[in-house]
Amino acid sequence: NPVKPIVVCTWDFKNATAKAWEVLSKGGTALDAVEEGVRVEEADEKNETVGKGGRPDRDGNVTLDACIMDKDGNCGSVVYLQNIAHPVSVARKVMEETPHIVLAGRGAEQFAYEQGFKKEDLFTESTRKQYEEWKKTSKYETIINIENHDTIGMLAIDEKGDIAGACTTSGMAYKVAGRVGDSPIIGAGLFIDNEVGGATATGVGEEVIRTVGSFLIVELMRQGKSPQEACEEGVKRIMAKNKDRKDFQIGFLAINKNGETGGYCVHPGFTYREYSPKGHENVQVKSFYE
Ligand code: SD4
Repeated sequence: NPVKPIVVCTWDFKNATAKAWEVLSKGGTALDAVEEGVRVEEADEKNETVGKGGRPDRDGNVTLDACIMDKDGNCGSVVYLQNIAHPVSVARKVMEETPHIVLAGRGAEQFAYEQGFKKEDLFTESTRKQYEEWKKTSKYETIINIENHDTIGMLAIDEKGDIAGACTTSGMAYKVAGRVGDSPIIGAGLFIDNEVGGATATGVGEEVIRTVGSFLIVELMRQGKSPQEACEEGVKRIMAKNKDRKDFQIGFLAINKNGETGGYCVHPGFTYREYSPKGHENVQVKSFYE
């Protein structure tokens, strides 16, 4: 008996899963649920890794990455999008209103205005202040630790049993201008296959891109692994390329067609939220290092 509807997301974003659950429990689609769900974090100015209030690159540009994928394998993505608070919704428009999958930078922004999105200053008082502070030392760190995370990746199964996912982020704080992470890259930060399941990632995007992490996890599930086993294998692939390197975090989250879920990470600290008929829980995730 498959568990459904169900929604999971990276980290403890309980307002996001609650919003997605509201959509799913009324019979809404997984696609609407994940879009509505991650929009909660995009709008939350206190989340400094997503949407409005996201931290800028090292030149002071707030640039957002997001993608969305549906049960039919349709997908849309925006990278290096500026001045628009809801990149996931622009990604959905790319999916539904254009023959393309990825729009970047100024073209993506122009497309967003044509679709009726409004221009917004994405800085907040807090992120502007932090950026001014950061400029004093301009220390460039690609380390995603406890202070440099909070990307939301969300996976849902609706009452019909169909799966969809979305992922949205401002990326790595103080990144090199132009840098794009894994989050908007189909197969890296997110992948959905309605026959099998879905996966999403958070952490140092470069590592996730070079192992095509989310696609790998879905394919491992296709071969019979549970979501938990598949996430563990995904992290192990990354660690095999990073022997003795302990200075970065990755968290993977996966769901299969039966509504079973799993997660795994490099360092302790990654959790995921799950909302299903069984309740609304914050799930602790095991890690490669203790
Ligand atoms: C990135 N994976 O841009 C994202 C960052 C992240 O929580 O997950 N932050 O590489």
